[in-house]
Amino acid sequence: MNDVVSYKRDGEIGVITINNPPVNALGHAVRQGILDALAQGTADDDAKALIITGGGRTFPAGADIREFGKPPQEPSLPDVINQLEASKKLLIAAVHGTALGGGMEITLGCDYRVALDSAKMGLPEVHLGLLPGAGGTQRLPRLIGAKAAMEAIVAGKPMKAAQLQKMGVVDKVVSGDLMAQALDYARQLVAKDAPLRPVRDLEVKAESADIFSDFEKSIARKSRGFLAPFHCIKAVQAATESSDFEAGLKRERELFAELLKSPESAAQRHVFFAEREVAKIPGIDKKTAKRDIEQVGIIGAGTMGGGIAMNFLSAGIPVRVLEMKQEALDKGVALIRKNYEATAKKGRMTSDQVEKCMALLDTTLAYDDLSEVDLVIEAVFENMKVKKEVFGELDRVCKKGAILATNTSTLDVNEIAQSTKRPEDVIGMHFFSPANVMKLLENVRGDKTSDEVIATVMALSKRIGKVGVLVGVCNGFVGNRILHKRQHQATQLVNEGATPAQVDKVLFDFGLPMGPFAMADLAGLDVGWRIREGLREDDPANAPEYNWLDALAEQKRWGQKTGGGVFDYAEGDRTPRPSDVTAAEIEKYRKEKGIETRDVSDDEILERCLYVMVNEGAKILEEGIAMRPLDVDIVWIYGYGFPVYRGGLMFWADQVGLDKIYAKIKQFHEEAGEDEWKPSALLEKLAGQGKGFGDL
Ligand code: T1G
Repeated sequence: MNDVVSYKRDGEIGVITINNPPVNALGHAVRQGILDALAQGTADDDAKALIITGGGRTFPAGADIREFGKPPQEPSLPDVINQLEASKKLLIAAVHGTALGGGMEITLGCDYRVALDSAKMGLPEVHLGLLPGAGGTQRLPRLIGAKAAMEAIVAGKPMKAAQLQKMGVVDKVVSGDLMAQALDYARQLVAKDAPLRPVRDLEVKAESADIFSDFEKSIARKSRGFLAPFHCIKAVQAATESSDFEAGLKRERELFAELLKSPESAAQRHVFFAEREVAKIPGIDKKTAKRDIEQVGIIGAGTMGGGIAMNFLSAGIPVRVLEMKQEALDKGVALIRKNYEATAKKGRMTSDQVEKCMALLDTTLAYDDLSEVDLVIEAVFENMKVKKEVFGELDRVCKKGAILATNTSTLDVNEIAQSTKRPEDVIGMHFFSPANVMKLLENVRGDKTSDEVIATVMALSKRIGKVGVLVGVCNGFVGNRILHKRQHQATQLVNEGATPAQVDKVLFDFGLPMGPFAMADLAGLDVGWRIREGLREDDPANAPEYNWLDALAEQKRWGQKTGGGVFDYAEGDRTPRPSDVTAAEIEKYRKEKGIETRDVSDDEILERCLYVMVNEGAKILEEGIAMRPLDVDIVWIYGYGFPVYRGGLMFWADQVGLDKIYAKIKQFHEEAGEDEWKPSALLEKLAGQGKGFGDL
């Protein structure tokens, strides 16, 4: 045994306890410790049965993910579980917290399972691009049937104790003191000479021959580009094809090994750690004091303001919304209620929960009513003059220590902060539309924003269910700044001869939820057009040139909301269809510009759209707008649907190879001469050293 696994006997019951905080991950020392403790319990003649449990906050939450990619160390987890299952003494798993992955697989190697009512168990390996590799794909079907096991493993979601009891996985659900009741239960089993129940001895048959192919078809769209879901199905199918358990374990191990070395799993394991790492701010100790946020003020009850408010209401935080007119307030409140009721209709919340959220919502027409809020977020019109007026009022009415946040997506947070007497309390909180749905929250640190405000807002991000990423001040911060470069390349490619549909297909096939033009139609062509028109009025010399997208916007072809934009949309159908009007405008533009069109290859489309993003990401890192490559990865995964099985923009670039990307960027720069193709110095350096962003 060792200090991460202990054995002690309580009366006639031996207890094996795993103590490897924070989540009792099943690293090498734990696996060895379990076997040592099992040997001790087996040799202990006074122990009539054995309990295995987790110390601290949870039963083991799985294999130690950090060990993957390193040389495997015996004993392997499958071997540990096989030895638990072969024990001649009754083995009872006592579960609390979240028994996930290998943790749940350990329980399946036991004869009985007792769980605390608040406990959850699940096999989430699929989200790491893996499959349950310690017998889970062979034992779970034997307990709950092939179809249910396949669905549970591909969903990869934790399941509640009561649900697991109904499914036949958990034998007893207890509340209160788990250990006392697990000991009791073990004694009862001993007293009635309960039999050993190795799960491997149970039979499993597929409910029908088609369940596997039918299920594959049903997940095809959602699992597009992923590898693991389909390997999970194959592993469960193997369990039904032979009663030889060892043969099934062998097939499981083969499929697991294929996944473990796949780029998809490396990417998904990177994302697992990256989405936790983003919450850690270098230079700001996690013990930095955080302010209490008990009441929030929102300025603006429009789509954004209402969506932002919902995040806090759903987290149980009272919100006071301010508008200039009662009618706007009424409209905003009605929209919030409508959104909640739509969620309730989908069964994702109860009507009581809707009323609870709505009861936390308050409205006002007077700034003075915001004097007691702890945080104010403004979501007013994207105009610096308007924002400064709002912040001037907030500076006047808000209490000392209140955090003043702007939801701006393009304006200079420093300039806004300077319009107050408390720049250290000003921060950007850039929500993505729809604000109550999108997980990404770019928290924008101004030059004077205090560490305490940053720490408070980063912790608050998690509390309201967002993935908060701390970014610096520049136009578009991280996400939109990269997006604008891609949109520009996409438009250039069409000017040169590609079609919008071709560009969109290349990026959709890469794994993005939609292509650049379908995305523009979703956001609304009028949004960009108004900004460009504003620039053409204010600063004609430097404004972006007029192009076919402007021509479409002028005809009120604003996208999905007007039934047509770059693409046409049939009534009630969001499927983008190529439009003759757009083709004519593109043709007209090319003629005016004297452009000699050419065939543009899919490869060129992919390289130009994605490499310009990588180059901009590198410049963002150079300028310190993003702190680490993983911050850029997380922004694009959670803000724009960058495929998680590619790990994020910078992780993917490393997998392609920076030398290859740099060479192409240099070529594009020579050909186009455009500033955005000027290679990033950081990229040039890393490529020259044969390194990747991951080496930073
Ligand atoms: N391995 C290594 N580190 C882990 C870990 C794991 N399995 N789980 C969590 N951590 C770290 C995490 O990085 C963070 O570290 C800290 O623990 C707290 O985590 C053979 C192959 C259990 C629900 O996928 O879902 O078993 O940032 O911030 O919000 O079939 O952690 O503090 O340095 O997430 O309370 C399968 C993954 C593995 C479960 C707790 N298991 N973990 O959530 O805390 S593969 C999983 C979680 C496997 C076998 C297969 C969550 C949690 P740091 P946290 P939390």
